Amino acid sequence: MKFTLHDTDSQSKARAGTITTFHGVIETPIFMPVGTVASVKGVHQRELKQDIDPDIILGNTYHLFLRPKTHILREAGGLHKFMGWDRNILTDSGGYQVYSLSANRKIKEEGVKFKSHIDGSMHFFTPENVMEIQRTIGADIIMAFDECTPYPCEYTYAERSMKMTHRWLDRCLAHLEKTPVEYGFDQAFFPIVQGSTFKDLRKRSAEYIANVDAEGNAIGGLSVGEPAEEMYEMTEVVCAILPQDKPRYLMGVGTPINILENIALGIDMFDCVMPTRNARNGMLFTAHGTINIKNKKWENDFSPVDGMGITFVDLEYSKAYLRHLFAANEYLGKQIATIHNLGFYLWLVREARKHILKGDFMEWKNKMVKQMDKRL
Ligand code: PRF
Repeated sequence: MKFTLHDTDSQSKARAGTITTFHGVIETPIFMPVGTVASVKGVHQRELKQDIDPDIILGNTYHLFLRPKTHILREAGGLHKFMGWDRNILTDSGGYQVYSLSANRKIKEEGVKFKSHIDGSMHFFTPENVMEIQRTIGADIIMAFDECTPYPCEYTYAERSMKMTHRWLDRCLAHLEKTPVEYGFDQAFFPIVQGSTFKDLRKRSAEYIANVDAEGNAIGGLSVGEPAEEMYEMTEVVCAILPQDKPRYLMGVGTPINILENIALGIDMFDCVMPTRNARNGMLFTAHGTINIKNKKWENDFSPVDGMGITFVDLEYSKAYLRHLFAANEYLGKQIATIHNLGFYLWLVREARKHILKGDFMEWKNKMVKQMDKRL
């Protein structure tokens, strides 16, 4: 993996770069649509490519390990072949899903014992087997096994957890060296900064992670219920320490406003279920605010879904039609809303990149933040 920094904004910490891997070029800042179980929910791979056009999507180790299971992915020749996606993929390690999804999880120094949310079967994740599973899934970027602390979190717990995440990181690194790639292309490995909402812990964690000198670095443990201002403070502290010449990935963030604010603080990569999940509930993100398409006020509004026309669905269908599809509980409603939201998120990060390169990012960002902070 190669990261090239093209431009840094003069009035903020925003950056425009490119990541190059075996599966192609990723222009940053980037938003990665979430494809948890080898599917970006509601979007066909061809639509994803042609209409939304992300350079990279995300998969989840936790889900893929439970279903279809690792051996099926190996037989398929890896996740790219299994799902028919020839661009980049990043897999999260399960260090978050285990805590948020599984029942009866038990975290110990050795690893995490957990119960499947699908069939109740018991499993054990360790830094070692999670590296092996990610080798077999075969994404282009793989993540360290970490513990994501809840919010709020006691200082003593956050410190203990952070130290364990660091020890787990050392185990991930040692095991990766002994575990060859399976499909003939390199996998970049990103460690994860933790430390809850404590500045001194975040600093210590960022120093530890920077010292590893990995190909890219991630920030976890944020967007777990803390006020946005606290998230921004943590991002700022951590970005001041993480190396300039490596991509920075803020995990599980966030709203369009969160994304722009964190780009201004020096983040290059994002992922979040928000555009896809909220679409399925009838919530649309636009440059002028959010829309709840289920609202009765759209019943006879025959204007386009979004006059900006970023994706074809925006101009092809009316708000009244989309509202009707949701009222009738038609699959198509969720599909159209998902294409719209993902198209909007990808447009937003591409515009951010353009404005960083042009030199007027902060002016544009401040205008957009004001504009998007509305309910239509
Ligand atoms: N760790 C991992 N994945 C994550 C997170 C984390 O802390 C978050 C936190 N928002 C989202 N996804 N491994």
